[in-house]
Amino acid sequence: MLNIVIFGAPGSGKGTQSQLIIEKYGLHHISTGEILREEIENKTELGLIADEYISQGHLVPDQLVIDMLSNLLDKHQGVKGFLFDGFPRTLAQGEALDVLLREKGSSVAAVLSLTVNEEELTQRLLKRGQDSGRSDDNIETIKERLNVYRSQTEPLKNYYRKNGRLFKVQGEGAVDEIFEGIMETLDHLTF
Ligand code: B4P
Repeated sequence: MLNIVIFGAPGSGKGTQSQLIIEKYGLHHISTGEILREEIENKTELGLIADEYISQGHLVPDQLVIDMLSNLLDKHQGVKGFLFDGFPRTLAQGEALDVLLREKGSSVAAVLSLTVNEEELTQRLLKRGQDSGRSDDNIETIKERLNVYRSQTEPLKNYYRKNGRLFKVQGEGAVDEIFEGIMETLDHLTF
């Protein structure tokens, strides 16, 4: 199995690049943000809880997201590999992902870390907010999401850097150019 994590701040282009990656590499896309938004839309028990956190720019509690992910991995056995988009977002989630994949005799092969400056991130999310209707794409919530990213998610880079799994990718510029950088990284890796 080829398992890739796409990592970056809110608005760094994770969802955008994920579409191109799954098409080229035939991976199964798991976007925890997308799944949580569906749960909210369907007003499920998980959705009602998630909504309280997401609309404030906070992370949904680890155990809820980890259980959700564990169920998804069981449901999609036999795929060529997974592209994890928006997961892990905390050290606890990163450690849990390693355990869950190890149980399946697999591991995370590479973490693609998209780098984009904060001014650009804010502008992208505000622009999306104009027509997305997302409760978290407004200036106050964006600021909080960036704070949460810096304090809870960014430290994960060290976790992956230590065992050589972190690969930095330029996240500024045109979507196609960014994807070229991703392909260059993935095609030079030996799995
Ligand atoms: P996500 O859905 O993961 O949202 P995101 O971080 O904003 O990234 P997204 O993928 O949507 O945006 P992208 O960068 O592609 O999470 C939403 C929320 O759910 C989180 O804040 C959290 O509360 C909760 N959540 C999710 N996973 C969780 C977890 N594991 N644990 C706990 N809580 C969790 O794109 C942004 C915009 O930029 C788009 O409009 C796009 O068109 C544009 N864009 C992309 N690339 C561009 C480029 N190169 N140039 C210009 N614009 C570009």
